Amino acid sequence: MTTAIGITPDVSLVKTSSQVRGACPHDCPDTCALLTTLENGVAVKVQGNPDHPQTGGVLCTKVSRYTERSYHPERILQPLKRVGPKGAGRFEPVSWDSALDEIATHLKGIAARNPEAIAPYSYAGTMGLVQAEGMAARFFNKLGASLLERTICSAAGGEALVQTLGGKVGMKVEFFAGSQLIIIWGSNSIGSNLHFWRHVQEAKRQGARIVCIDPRKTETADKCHEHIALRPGTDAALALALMHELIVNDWLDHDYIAQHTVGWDQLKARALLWPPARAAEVCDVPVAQITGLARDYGTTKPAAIRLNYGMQRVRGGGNASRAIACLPALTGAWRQRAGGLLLSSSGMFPINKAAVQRPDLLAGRWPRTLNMITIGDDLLRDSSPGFGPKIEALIVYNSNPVAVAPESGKVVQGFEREDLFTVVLEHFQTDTADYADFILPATTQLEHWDIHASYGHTDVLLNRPAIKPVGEARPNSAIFRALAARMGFTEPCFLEDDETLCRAAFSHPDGDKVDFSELLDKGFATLPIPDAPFAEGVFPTPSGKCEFFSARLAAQGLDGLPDQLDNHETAGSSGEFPLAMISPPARNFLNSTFVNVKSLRDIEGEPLLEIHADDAAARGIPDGAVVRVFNQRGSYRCKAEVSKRARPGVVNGLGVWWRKLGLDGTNVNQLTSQRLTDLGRGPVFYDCLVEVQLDEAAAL
Ligand SMILES: Nc1nc2c(c(=O)[nH]1)N[C@H]1C(S)=C(S)[C@@H](COP(=O)(O)OP(=O)(O)OC[C@H]3O[C@@H](n4cnc5c(=O)[nH]c(N)nc54)[C@H](O)[C@@H]3O)O[C@H]1N2
Ligand SMILES: Nc1nc2c(c(=O)[nH]1)N[C@H]1C(S)=C(S)[C@@H](COP(=O)(O)OP(=O)(O)OC[C@H]3O[C@@H](n4cnc5c(=O)[nH]c(N)nc54)[C@H](O)[C@@H]3O)O[C@H]1N2
Ligand code: SF4
Ligand SMILES: [Mo]
Repeated sequence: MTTAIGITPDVSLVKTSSQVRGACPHDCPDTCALLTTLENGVAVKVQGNPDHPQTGGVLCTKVSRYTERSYHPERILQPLKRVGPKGAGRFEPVSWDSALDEIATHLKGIAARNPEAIAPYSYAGTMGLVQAEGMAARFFNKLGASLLERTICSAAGGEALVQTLGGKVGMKVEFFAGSQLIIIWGSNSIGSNLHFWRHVQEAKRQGARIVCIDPRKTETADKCHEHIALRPGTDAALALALMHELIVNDWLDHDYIAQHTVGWDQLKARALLWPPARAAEVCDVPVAQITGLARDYGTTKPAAIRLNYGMQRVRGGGNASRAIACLPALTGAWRQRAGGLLLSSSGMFPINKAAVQRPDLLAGRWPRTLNMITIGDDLLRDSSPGFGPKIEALIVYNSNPVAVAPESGKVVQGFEREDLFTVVLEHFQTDTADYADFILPATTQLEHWDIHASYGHTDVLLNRPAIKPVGEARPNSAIFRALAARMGFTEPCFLEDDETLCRAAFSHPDGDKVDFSELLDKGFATLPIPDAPFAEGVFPTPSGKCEFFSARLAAQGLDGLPDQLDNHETAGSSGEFPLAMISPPARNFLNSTFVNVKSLRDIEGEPLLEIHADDAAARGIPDGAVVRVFNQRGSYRCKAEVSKRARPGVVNGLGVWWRKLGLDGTNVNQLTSQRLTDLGRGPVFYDCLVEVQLDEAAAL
């Protein structure tokens, strides 16, 4: 019998020290450095590494309970094979050998006809460069499986940054502490970017003004000097009106604009079409808030914008992100280290992706690409010349698509297909795992090696295994390695161990970009990035300048300038579904991760829809009533909370609950749509009209 081989824990460390250094694997900008305390080989405590300045010894509530997750009684400890109907969640344990043999036989049969009928489905359950798309990418590249556009979170904003600044680059997060004005735009920092909030508090102590731009009155908005509660999907209008005011009041840095930007005349003409009164109407906020913010932004130095992905999950999310990303160049905010903008820092890491993922294994093939957002539609498609082969096998890892992908009615229908072969690598029996033919037990971050970049700071972190794999769990890397062997893949790269993959991540022909021995010693290493990276322009765009006008977008037949685009679904366009629904993250979950950790679920309570008192009264909905939230795509039942956090016309369905823990076995994504954003082919989770009714059955 094969034992749980996986990767050997770092025995020397386990023996000589009671603490092991690691990295938080979750999809969170903070990428904290962890210290795991061991007693007799058992992890008894996970805490923040006090030596790592970005972590400051503090973790969020979720991860400070990480041992509860790793040793959770419901962890999947053995490979499981389906015995009931799809979705019933009935499985029997099988040995690793028999699971892997059967999976490989199945995949070989499909690959012999057309490997593109096999599709990976993965996202950011772990952000580690090895356990995310390391050995897995090698496996799918060699196989010639369909490629996956990993768009479900940040694609519109990411593309906007590429087109405007040249990449996912921006301010160094620590310098927000020195700003005099911080605009928190589309982000609930206290809930989802806690370590950034520490810098805000420091700035506040030094007299900075803090403004929050968010349709929801979040816990972050509560603690800011001002909250601008605009309608979802109207951020570009606001940004253009700010530009209008900067222009008419001449709060511009003419020298910075002349030297370091392209397309100023065109952008100026566009912005002058947006007087504050026009934007105030589109955004549904008072004119004075817009003119006041413009004055603050135009006259305060240093001024910094913390943009986050919440504002780009609407049709015009790309354009809005572009409009906002233009602002710091107009005022020359980039000149100071505490000025500028940060959406994501991930583009600042010199990762050697090719060394880890080995795209050369495609050997000249260019398989079709699926967009993970439209998995619902795609699973229901037959073969066609435009689409390619019908999807016959899906291998899911680091993701829970049945809960997190939009229009889940269709996703479920797809996963229910009897002729679909589904393998799910997981820690738990999630909504997705319920539909698997095989569930393979994966290790958690305490049990494997990995190396991490970050999208909220600029340090590289190493994660060492602290404990032996729980049960028979194996790292994703080990599972794909074993599958590769059974598929007959003989390239030496399939034999490389995880530490070698970690070392490859920052290796380059001209020398390593990160000192691996420093990582082994300290657990983290800081990238050598200038304090004010764009003080002298030199943006990584083709022109080397901040591109107000993007010739690359224009060449694609798109607008070269940012503009306000209406949502796909705008209130008023149809009387049937008059409320806009957004579904932002809950503080004690991480997307759908942690929903099954009882102590955290108890804090969140149950799935809730926040609704403004006027909207509730118009529908006869008392606080705490069970409501039906519905639109043309489906219906979802949950409890209503008449709440000051909701603005009129907008309801907030905090996500992302496991469907099976909701009232009807559904969640908010029953209502969201598979349409895409203007740029980057991203998701539009917050561009979704609904109606809400008192649930008469529940009221009886
Ligand atoms: N605790 C916790 N932390 C998390 C996550 C989590 O689920 N829980 N998720 C992680 C992930 S996956 C990501 S991508 C990151 C970033 O995560 P984001 O998804 O950006 O999350 P938030 O920072 O919560 O910000 C979203 C905010 O945007 C607001 N918003 C919605 N629509 C609009 C709009 O049209 N305009 C504007 N201006 N605001 C809008 C929402 O009300 C919400 O407060 O956070 C990560 N951190
Ligand atoms: N309505 C609505 N939907 C949303 C969002 C929203 O704001 N509103 N947010 C969207 C965003 S921003 C994102 S990023 C996506 C997130 O979508 P996903 O990336 O799918 O995130 P999770 O729901 O956290 O699921 C990750 C899964 O990976 C598993 N996992 C973790 N580590 C490992 C590992 O090492 N190996 C294996 N095999 N599995 C592992 C976890 O147990 C978990 O079940 O959701 C999106 N969906
Ligand atoms: S989820 Fe974010 S805040 Fe929490 S420990 Fe991980 S990186 Fe830090
Ligand atoms: Mo995300």
